[in-house]
Amino acid sequence: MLIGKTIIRLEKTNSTNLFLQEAVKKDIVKEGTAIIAHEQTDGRGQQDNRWESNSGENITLSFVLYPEFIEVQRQFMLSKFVALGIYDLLYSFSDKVKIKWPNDIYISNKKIAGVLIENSIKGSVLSTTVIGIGLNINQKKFSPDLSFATSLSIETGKDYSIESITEQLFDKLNVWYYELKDANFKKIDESYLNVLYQFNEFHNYQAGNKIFKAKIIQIEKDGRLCLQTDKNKLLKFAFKEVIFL
Ligand code: BT5
Repeated sequence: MLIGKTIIRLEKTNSTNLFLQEAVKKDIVKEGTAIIAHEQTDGRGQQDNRWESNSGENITLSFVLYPEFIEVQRQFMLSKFVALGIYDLLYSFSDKVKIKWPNDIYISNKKIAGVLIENSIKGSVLSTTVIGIGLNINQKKFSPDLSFATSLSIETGKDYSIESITEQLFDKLNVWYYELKDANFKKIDESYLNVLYQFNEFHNYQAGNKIFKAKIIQIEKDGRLCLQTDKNKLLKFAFKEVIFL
């Protein structure tokens, strides 16, 4: 077991990703070390997005890896292994769970978890990655602008021990990280596509001011989403270039 072998628990911090980034810059932090916060005052999403989480009700954690065996072009493999770990955990509670490209987790069309991955590169390989996970567990109400958010408690009508779910999460993450270390790319790729939200189904998407009907047919090695339109055109999008309508 690597991920979560060493755990640092904080009552309150700005963001577990920021905290861990700082620690990694200053000291030697053992690979797999996880920071778990009871409360974040400045929870982050991609770019300027925020992550909201009531104090003590959910999982907000980050861990560090030094995956020098991963080439820069393959960095999307990190998103895949993390998403699959969270997926496996949640599947034991609900069969309505899906991975939404690139690395959100949905249950019944609502977002239950988000992942923030921040990589440093050394030459052609990754040197450090700080991976943050926000997973909604016991929170029952979200602010009105998060009407698309859900939690394990909302979905199942029960409350959970955050500690025990966190342990189970580490177990699943370790399983998939070892698949990645063993270079089982095919297994990871297939498992990811197999549980991908809207895979192989026609839905509406928006790119720029164009709205079109298309289906997801593949994910490129570099993580781009491949869509085939109903007019049989092949389109590829990087993150934030396309909106799921
Ligand atoms: C993410 O970004 O989904 C990554 C979230 C990662 C959060 C963790 S918590 C531990 C670690 N420390 C941090 O500071 N961050 C990580 P993105 O794909 O950009 O989505 C962010 C968007 O999700 C926001 O703009 C909201 O619309 C929505 N959102 C915010 N809080 C949410 C929540 N609790 N549940 C569902 N959606 C939420």
